[in-house]
Amino acid sequence: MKIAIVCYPTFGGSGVVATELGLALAEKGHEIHFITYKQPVRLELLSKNIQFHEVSVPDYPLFHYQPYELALSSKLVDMVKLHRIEVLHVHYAIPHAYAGYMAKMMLQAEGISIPIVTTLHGTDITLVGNHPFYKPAVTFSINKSDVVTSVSQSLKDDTNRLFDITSEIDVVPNFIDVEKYTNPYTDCQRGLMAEEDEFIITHISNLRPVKRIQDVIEIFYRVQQKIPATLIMVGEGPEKDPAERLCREKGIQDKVRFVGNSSEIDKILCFSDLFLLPSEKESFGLAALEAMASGVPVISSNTGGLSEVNEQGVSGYLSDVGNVAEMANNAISILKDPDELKKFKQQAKQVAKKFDTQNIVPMYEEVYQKAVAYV
Ligand code: GMT
Repeated sequence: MKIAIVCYPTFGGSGVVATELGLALAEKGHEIHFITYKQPVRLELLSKNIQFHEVSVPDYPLFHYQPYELALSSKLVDMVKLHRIEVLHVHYAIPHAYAGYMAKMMLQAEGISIPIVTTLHGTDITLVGNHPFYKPAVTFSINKSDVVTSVSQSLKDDTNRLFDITSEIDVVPNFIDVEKYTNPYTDCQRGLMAEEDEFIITHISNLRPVKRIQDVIEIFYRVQQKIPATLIMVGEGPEKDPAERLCREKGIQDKVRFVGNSSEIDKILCFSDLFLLPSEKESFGLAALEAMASGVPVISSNTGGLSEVNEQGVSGYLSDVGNVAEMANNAISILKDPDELKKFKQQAKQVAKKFDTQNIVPMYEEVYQKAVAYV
């Protein structure tokens, strides 16, 4: 099929999932057109089945806000006509589902029918989309999509609870190429990051308030009091400065490394022993899945879709949001016993296999077939 994928090209989970989906579909012989304002970060390899079309928004002084949705929907119309695209798959409701619907209407006026598949990722529903400023437009564009998917059952439930949704939502979980994370490097180069006797604990996110970065530091602070450990903080965001300050206040600044954004997540996870994700909200927790696929047990909160990914007592442990004492105790219980750590590492990898690309991408192919049958 010829499929257009619209996403945010940045380090956010929705863009990563959209990019990996496009790459996997291209490998299966589909023709994929990425349409967004910048080449997606994980789209390093262009192949004959993949094209990237940039949406440019000219900077016109009259506009206080540049009209991105308008430029995107115009680009979608042009690309659908030029490449005879059969499905528009938009990731993240805001503003992509809205732009997709406008493109569909413009094309319809020219006698061209195209279905819209909208994938809801999390914050487009639970944080941003829910705001009264956006809610009517988000509700409208979800209801006008031909097929709507959500990345977890929890997000589906949230969407139905928070919005007046008239269409059925299909749950298609996020996925991962497990093989890519299976000991990709013979030497993980732990020595670059920690002393020989230290455990390596990792957190990866966009360091926004919803990730509860202060809790990450609190948990680590308690763990390192009992067990030699170092913390690697991957990502950039507004909580970075307060977190660095907290580390200094607690006197652990030498044990915490803020390494910024990274395209080498698999390398970092290769030498990690434990992953922390104590988020306030998390529709799925792709970073937790990446950790598990690398054999890294996860200590997380039990919010949103995290319990659909991280299995209690199997791939790690889940606690109530903010219960840093329990999270620290669980972390210590895994790290202090080498047999326990080994067991959790193996189990984490096993659980991750359920979400392997090979199991999930066919679900999206079915979604496309269903969408095409609607128009
Ligand atoms: O919060 C993030 O990490 C970014 C955000 C996004 O939209 O890019 O992530 C959301 O989508 C990811 C991919 O589906 C999910 O794994 C994350 O759980 C979800 N984030 C939240 O719900 C807070």
